[in-house]
Amino acid sequence: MQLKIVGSPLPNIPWQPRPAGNQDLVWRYDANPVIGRRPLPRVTGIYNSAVVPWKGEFIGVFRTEGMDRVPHLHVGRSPDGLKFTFEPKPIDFKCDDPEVRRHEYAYDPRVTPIDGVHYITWCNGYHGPTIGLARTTDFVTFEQLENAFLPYNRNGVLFPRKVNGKFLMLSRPSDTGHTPFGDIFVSESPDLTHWGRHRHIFGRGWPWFQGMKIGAGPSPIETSEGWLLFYHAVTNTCNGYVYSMSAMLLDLEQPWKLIASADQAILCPEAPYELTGFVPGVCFPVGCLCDAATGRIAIYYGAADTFSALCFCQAEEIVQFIKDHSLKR
Ligand code: BMA
Repeated sequence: MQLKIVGSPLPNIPWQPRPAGNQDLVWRYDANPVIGRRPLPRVTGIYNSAVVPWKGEFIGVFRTEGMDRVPHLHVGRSPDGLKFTFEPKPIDFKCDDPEVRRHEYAYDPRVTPIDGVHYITWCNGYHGPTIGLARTTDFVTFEQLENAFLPYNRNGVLFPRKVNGKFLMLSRPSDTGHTPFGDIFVSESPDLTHWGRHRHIFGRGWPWFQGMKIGAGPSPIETSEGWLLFYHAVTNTCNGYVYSMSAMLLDLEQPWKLIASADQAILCPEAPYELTGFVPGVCFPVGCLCDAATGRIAIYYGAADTFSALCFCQAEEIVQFIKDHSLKR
């Protein structure tokens, strides 16, 4: 297979080669976490956050959590994708409709460029969690659009281009709490306001690593073999939920059709910063960078609901692994 990523070269992608002797598909940045404890005054952690290339450097939308534990979204910038500075104030979304603008909480942002506009999707508090949506062209002014779905829903993730002339969004219908269930669906929209044609893509279940629920991670990556989607997979244990990362491949023109899904996780919580924090045992992928010239992928993931960490992989190896270890149910 000669896999191609559909996208631009990103020569300054943060990157480290796989360490000698390491046989893992996905390997961690050796100076993790990239964002440690107390990144801002009175902020206990920044995690589950999304980074994109921006004017030769990097920018992103970040989930902060203070001593009151209410999450908000902040803009952050980085020259190299490794060291970040953050706006001290949360994003002030602009919206003419006060009903849409009312703010309870905001978390787990994804950032997706489509036709030169950056769209932010996040878990937005509106009588319970649903999918908030906003757009920006400069990361200074953010225009908030209608919430995409009725509560309760989480992990709303846009595709980076229209498919058959329609915007597509993945989501995971949920409940108001820590949701002991969850499958990935896709919905389409002509205008980012009206969403319909909801299709089930893939469900929780066998094997045990994803027995409790699953949810889309970063925006799908377009490749010559299909959409490559990293996702979080949750298992239940006697000590609570454990979040790992796995990957699946979706049909390019009919993305509700699963081509193949890995039969195991490709990153499991085991590093100290994944096991020690506000919620131990969480690897939660949210943003990624890709270099179409080399097939390198750098994935930002929240660790233990406290830190932001980075891991690396090669697109072709991941796609080959999904095909070789395709789940049969
Ligand atoms: C999910 C979300 C994530 C969080 C995860 C683990 O339900 O709240 O933001 O990382 O739980 O606590």
